[in-house]
Amino acid sequence: MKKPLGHGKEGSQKLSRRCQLKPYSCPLSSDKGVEMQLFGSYTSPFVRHCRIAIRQQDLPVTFIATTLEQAQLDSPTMKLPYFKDDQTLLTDSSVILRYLRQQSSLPFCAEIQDHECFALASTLLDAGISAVMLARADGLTAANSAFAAKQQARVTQSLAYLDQLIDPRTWSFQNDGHIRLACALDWGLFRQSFSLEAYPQLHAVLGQANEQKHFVATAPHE
Ligand SMILES: N[C@@H](CCC(=O)N[C@@H](CS)C(=O)NCC(=O)O)C(=O)O
Repeated sequence: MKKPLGHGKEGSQKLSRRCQLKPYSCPLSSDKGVEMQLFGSYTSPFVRHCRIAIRQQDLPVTFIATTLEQAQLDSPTMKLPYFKDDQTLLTDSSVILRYLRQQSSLPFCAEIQDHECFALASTLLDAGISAVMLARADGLTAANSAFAAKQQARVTQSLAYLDQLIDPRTWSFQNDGHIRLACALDWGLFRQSFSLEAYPQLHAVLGQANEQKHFVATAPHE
């Protein structure tokens, strides 16, 4: 019972029905037997990582294209992605990934080094996204905001550190830390949040990721 990725009208109809369901810990009590659903955007690197896992494992998960406005109504964190499976609501990509990997008895970040890479890349993303949002929503940049400047510094330092840490020869599309890193790097280029010119190892990592069909198929777009 394989469901294709990609979703349109049907998804938004289901979504508005579920928006009224409370509490969040039991969002689907009247809806037994519903398929697994991933709610996200085509631009989010966190969502992309989940979409890659779904494709890698050929899982029957329906992707429901969701706006941040909708996420504010439907998830307590007001963020994308979130995920539903019968009685279960998951609100963070790391937990969603663990759940997805579990479906195929696969580990999620089993090695400490891979988990560290996952965490570093996620922090890089959080800082990069914060910097973009501060500039876009509030006109705050490193020039007029100490907090924005700190996010920029965090991005730069994380990139420099990861460039030293990661050996592209050992990069693998089977490791969630490595996948997260590739999603983060590609997001940075997509949003022009940073460049990889000064980071040859990271540039090589992204080159390798772009040889993977599931990475290419999930490239960010509006
Ligand atoms: N830790 C979360 C981060 C998710 C996240 O930051 N998503 C962004 C989209 S890329 C978002 O929803 N931002 C909206 C906001 O922060 O208001 C995860 O891994 O799922």
